[in-house]
Amino acid sequence: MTLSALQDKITNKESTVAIIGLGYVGLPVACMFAKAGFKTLGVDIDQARVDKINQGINPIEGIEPGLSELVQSVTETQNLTCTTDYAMLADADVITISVQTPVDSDHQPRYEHLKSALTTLGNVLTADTLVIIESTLSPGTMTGIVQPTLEASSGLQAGIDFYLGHCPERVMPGRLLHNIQMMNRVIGGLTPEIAEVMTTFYQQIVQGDLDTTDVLTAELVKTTENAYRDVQIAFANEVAQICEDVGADVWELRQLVNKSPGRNMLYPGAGVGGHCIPKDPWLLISSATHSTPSLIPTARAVNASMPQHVLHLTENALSKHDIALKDAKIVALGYAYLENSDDTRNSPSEAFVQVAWSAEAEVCIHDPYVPAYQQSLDDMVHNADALVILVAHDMYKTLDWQALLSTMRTPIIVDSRNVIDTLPASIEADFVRLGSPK
Ligand code: SAJ
Repeated sequence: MTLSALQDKITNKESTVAIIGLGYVGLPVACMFAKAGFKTLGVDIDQARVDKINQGINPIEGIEPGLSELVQSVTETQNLTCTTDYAMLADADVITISVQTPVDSDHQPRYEHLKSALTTLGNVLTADTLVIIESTLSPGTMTGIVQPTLEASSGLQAGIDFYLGHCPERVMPGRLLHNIQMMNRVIGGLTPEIAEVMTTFYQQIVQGDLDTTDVLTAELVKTTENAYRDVQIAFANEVAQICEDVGADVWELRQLVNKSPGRNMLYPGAGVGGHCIPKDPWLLISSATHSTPSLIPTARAVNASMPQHVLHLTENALSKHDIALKDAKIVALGYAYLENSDDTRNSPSEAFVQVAWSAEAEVCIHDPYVPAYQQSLDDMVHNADALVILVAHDMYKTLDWQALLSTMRTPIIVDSRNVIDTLPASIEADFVRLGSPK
């Protein structure tokens, strides 16, 4: 089948779509193509996950508007069926791959999951199929790893016997369906003709702009946009610490700076978590062979140091009461990496708790969204020496601080996310806010 024939098949919704990897990215994408009227096959190595979805159950925890209902409806109509059997991919016309692409402790990309999916797919890949990688990749991976792996395992030639492209995902937990539908997407085709057919494919579910380019530029866009955000956050964190030194308020400073045209200072905080921002800067600079990036790794180090800095603020507050960390009871408020989310991947709170424990402090963890930490906050706070706000969950914005402080052994509150605007003067407490006068 020629590319234009494939394009017509997509336009007529006659093409079979397959999605390899049914996680935060793949599952909503599979549901949206199924909802759009395509016969859609979901493929994952996790049999339990496949079974759950085939029963119409959404395996993704957390608040994801519309997703559970959509999983149920598209599996009921059989528009979406899921399997662990890669052989079923032989009938697919368009196949996307959304498997994890982590970095290791040396910040190097680890492509074992991707290579495994590519090799297994290659063994069943048939001619004229369009294969699209949605996973985030370090620049050069499409031509350096993806294309040769698929060609070696299929015996087919990319761009001639089958078609290949890269459309990096742009999802965000809590807004999975909305982002897939509304966010602009970069369409990286191995050839411009392939990019054009990919555009027809994504037009079926995406209302945002679909900007075509080559695969290398597509790899660079995703890793750069997240490295950019990481550097922006690091800047805010560094300025926050300068404000502490000089006795100014970074939150007021930020508002005034951002009134200057072209400024957009982000928020300082307890650190940077999630599955994208801590990882993608390393994917970007892993491709720097002759240049030696320094700003991006330094920004990573600044952000990674913030949990320790928040513990330092806590330790200082305790020392004013002659309490050492090893004798203190600390309550950590928030364990997810993002406000009003249950997602704890790479959470700065995890790093905070680890350094607090290594200082022998007693730490209780509370998080209204994370099942393991939903015990009574009132009970946790009893006899505590410090409440440390690490995540700006909405619930924390309406707490009765007077009541909580009254049962504490030492009335210390450390706020790393500017959750508390001002404590009423009537409340007796040592209130420490990140980026504000000590
Ligand atoms: N954070 C700060 N200060 C800020 C913003 C975020 O400390 O000003 C922290 C958050 O607390 C969190 C981490 O950084 O721990 C990441 O927050 P995020 O708002 O960047 O949320 P993510 O990780 O879900 O980022 C995703 C990314 N989207 C994709 O990778 C497709 C990112 O590129 C988006 O900019 C972001 O969503 C978004 O703005 O929605």
